[in-house]
Amino acid sequence: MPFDLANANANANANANANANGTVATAADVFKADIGIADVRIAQIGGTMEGAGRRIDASGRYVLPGGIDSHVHIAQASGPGIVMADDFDSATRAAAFGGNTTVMPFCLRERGTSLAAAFRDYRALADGASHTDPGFHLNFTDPTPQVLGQERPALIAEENRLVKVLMTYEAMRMDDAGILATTDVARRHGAKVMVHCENEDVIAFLSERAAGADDVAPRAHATTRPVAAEREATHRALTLAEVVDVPIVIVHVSNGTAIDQIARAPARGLDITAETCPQYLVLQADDLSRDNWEGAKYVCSPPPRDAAEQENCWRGPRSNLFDLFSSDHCPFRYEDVQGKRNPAGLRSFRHIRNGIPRIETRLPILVSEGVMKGRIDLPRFVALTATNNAKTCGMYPRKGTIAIGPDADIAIWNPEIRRTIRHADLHDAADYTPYEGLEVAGWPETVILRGTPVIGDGRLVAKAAGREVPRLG
Ligand code: DUC
Ligand code: ZN
Ligand code: ZN
Repeated sequence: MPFDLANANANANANANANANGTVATAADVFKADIGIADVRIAQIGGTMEGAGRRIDASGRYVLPGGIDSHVHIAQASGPGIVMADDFDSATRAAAFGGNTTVMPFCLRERGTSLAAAFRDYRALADGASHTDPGFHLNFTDPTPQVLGQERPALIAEENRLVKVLMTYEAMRMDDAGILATTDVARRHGAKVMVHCENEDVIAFLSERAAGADDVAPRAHATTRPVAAEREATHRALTLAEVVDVPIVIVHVSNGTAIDQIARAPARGLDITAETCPQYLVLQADDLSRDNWEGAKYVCSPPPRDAAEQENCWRGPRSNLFDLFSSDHCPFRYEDVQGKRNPAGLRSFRHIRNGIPRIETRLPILVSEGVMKGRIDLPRFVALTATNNAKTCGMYPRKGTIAIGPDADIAIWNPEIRRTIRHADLHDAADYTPYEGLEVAGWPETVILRGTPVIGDGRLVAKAAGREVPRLG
């Protein structure tokens, strides 16, 4: 029996499809069933697909909820002269090719400027340009009483956003007082707080020391951002969240001692969600030592660690310690005066653009390294890459699952595809991938956004039709 998408509704429009014979997975189950889509929603699971229109054969395929990448940076205004490689068109196109149907970037603005105005402008960039549905987070950098008393609470309340705070990056970091004040505002408005945990004073101290010793090559980015700086900041963020009594999301966890802090937190009553990303499972700090300044291609924060920490990081996805697996896509071109090889960045690691492209490769890497290698099963994959992301970000059950009623956001994966990752085959606007040469098993062939195929047989088949996802709670 072929797997099709089926029109299960006589009134359905031309998008209506039918499919059969795929292996469907949700965060709870794996089962064989046909799925019927009426208009933009899943209307039927199993049974006869009466009046089915278009059919998609999914024999031998995995039929999964479209991926939700709940942590990406796209066209983010990160500082003077800093230009990200991707706009919404290229980033979301690459995301769709990688099996995603929703991406969630951050709206970040310089301290002292209006976040509400920036948010309107930023949203406009996505409008009409997105191949997946976008949803937005707010990044708070200036916790002054004036700011926290007026505009930002209104934004949290009206937009129902997650609020991100950074403990690192000199121009954006918050000290403990700022984190307490911000998280308290978040708590009062029922918002969760997302925290980037690294101790900026440790990093500044070690960076000065490295620069003084003329240790300026890309590898110094990793040695000046040690595990200890992340562990301490993770502990502190958890402590502050405990004091304020606010739900906390710890992003991009890179090592075992930070995981130990996270593992202890629920016993203290914390509502904690933790995330890791592909770079901590397949890259290493040694990659930053590559010749000819190529190590710059791997500069991201926290930095990739070593083989032992890679193994430690699998503890999170394998157990229920982590809920989220996101990309932290933050693309800069390598051969570009505004990118990784900007003039100052060629003189010192301190000026290398921080971040790597990874939006299209997130899901294939976890399918291959996780599911195909038997480290996690398909439901756990779905939970980490779609269902939990939707729940954490207030989009569930409209997004992130296969059930009757939710948006028909579906990715059909061929587990038989073997690919060697090459940037030439990817769709972002960077000029490299940090995963060049990595062999993976499994790749999405068809991606359906709200009932309409966006990727079909590995090709883009629709215009950019992404629509901002409203938050439900
Ligand atoms: N780390 C971040 O915290 N932000 C963007 C890029 C990165 O690698
Ligand atoms: Zn971060
Ligand atoms: Zn990030």
